[in-house]
Amino acid sequence: MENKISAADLIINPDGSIYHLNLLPEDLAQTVITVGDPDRVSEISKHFDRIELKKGKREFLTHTGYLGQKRITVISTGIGTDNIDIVFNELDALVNIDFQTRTVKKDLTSLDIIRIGTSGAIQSDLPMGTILASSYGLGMDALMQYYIHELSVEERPILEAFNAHCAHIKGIHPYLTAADDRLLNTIGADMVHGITITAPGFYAPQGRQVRAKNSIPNFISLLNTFQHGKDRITNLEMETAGIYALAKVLGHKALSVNAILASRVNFEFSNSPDKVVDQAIRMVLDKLA
Ligand code: R1P
Repeated sequence: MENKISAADLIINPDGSIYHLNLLPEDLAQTVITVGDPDRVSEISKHFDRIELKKGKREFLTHTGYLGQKRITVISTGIGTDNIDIVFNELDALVNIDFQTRTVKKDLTSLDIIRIGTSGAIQSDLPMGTILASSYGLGMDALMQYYIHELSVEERPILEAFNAHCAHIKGIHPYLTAADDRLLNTIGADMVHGITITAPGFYAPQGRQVRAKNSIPNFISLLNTFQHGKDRITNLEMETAGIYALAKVLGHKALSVNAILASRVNFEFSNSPDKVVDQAIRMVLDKLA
């Protein structure tokens, strides 16, 4: 058969489920919420009117159910864009590859994918408890060096300006992708918007200094002084840029919603992180219902 995807390129388990996520094609809804922490999956599905499925493997826990008439899948990705690579390719395969023939389907499905995650602010006017929708994901990790990923006319000048701003840092190859407009202006309508930096780590890659010495001095001030028109960098986390870029490459729509739990410039951490995350969850589910 033409263009058959090999058993090594796309691994399907003996029961017909996709390799890491352990899901069958029919287990997945067209609206998908991703979270980092597997414990957050039930914090979301507890709001559902009915849960039809609970499955998991490794850090990838999935609940699919209904909020009113709307079928929604919640899945945990674990931490980082290396996991986003796995989750996004496997979510896409579940809807766009025929597992019997191992070929790409003729009619492709575009998923709506919403991340509900936690994040740290790097602008002093963003208080703890802010719920922020990422207008762009700016990746400092290496994921998109392995994919063909083209910039839009709107994205290119922002990335070029950022590269010029960071020209003295050697060896990084940032990438930038916009949020899906429809999701940003519906689900993200009542949220603060800003550019989200996705870091390939939690400590030095986010400017934290504990014991190991950082190679980039004043990293946070470098990031929070970047300005392009009205766009500025507002927050740091570890998945958004990979989510936006892979969603675009694969033809899905994505929005990242960030519960701001820490301020890296005011040196604070929220004293009610669970409440802030719950507010982000409620804001997203209200719009989806
Ligand atoms: C780091 O503690 C983790 O928290 C943030 C980061 O992106 C990273 O995954 O998001 P989640 O709370 O969604 O995992």
